[in-house]
This record gives sequence, C-alpha cells and structure tokens, in this order.
Amino acid sequence: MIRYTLTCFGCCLALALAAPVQAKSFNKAKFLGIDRNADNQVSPEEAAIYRERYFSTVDLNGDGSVAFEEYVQANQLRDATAEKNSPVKVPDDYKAADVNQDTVLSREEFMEAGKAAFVALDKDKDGFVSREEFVAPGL
Ligand SMILES: [Ca+2]
Ligand SMILES: [Ca+2]
Ligand SMILES: [Ca+2]
Repeated sequence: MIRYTLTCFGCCLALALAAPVQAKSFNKAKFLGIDRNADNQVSPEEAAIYRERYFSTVDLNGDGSVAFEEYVQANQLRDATAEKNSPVKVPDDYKAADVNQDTVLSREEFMEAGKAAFVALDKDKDGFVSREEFVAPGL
C-alpha cells in the first residue's frame, strides 16, 4: 500500500514537472517570424512561405531536394562527438514526410509535410494556428 502511494506520488510529481516544460516549448521568436502580419495567427499562406524558406535553408546544396544527409546537417542530428559520416537513425518525421521512401525529400514532399504539421497544430480546426496552438518544433 505504501509502495502504491509512493508510485502514485511519483506520477503526480512527474506530471507537475512536465507541465512547465510543455509551456516553455512555445518558441516566440519562431512564431513571430512566421506570423508576418502579426495578428497572432499563422495562416496557411504564412505557413507555406515559412516552409519554403525553411526548405531553402535545409537544401544545403540547392539542388531542389533535401537528401537525408542535408537534413542531418541542417538540423544537427549527428552527435558532435560522432565520426564525420557516421550513420544517423532516420527520425519518424523524416520517414513520414518521405512518401516514396527514397531517403530524399522532394520539394513536394517537404511542402506536404508542412501542411500536415499545420493541420496537426490547428487543434480547434479554424484554419489558423494560434499562439496557443503553436508549439516547437512546430511547422
Ligand atoms: Ca539538396
Ligand atoms: Ca522522397
Ligand atoms: Ca486554430
């Protein structure tokens, strides 16, 4: 019984600690950068403009598609202490975006993934992502 109580207390504590971390994940600078007309809502158009810009920063060699290695380097997914070209596990968001599974994100695949992220963030389904709905990593 004591053990049960302690475990329960542990859970409550974990939940209490998790809450502020979640609140913190709102990225104000990023949101303000995306919300171009500063109405505290991200429209689908603003999201698409942001996504285009993001695409060009991730497409390091500018060939119009994002190879996995570019994605790894742009998002700094490889451990700093790891060997230069050591393999990196493909993250789920990359896998989901790579519809034809060729480990290259075409511009279309990249933009579609952005749209899917937008829909997922728009919790109240009003067609806009509000400040409250916007959480990192976001769009
Ligand atoms: Ca590229
Ligand atoms: Ca692909
Ligand atoms: Ca919304």
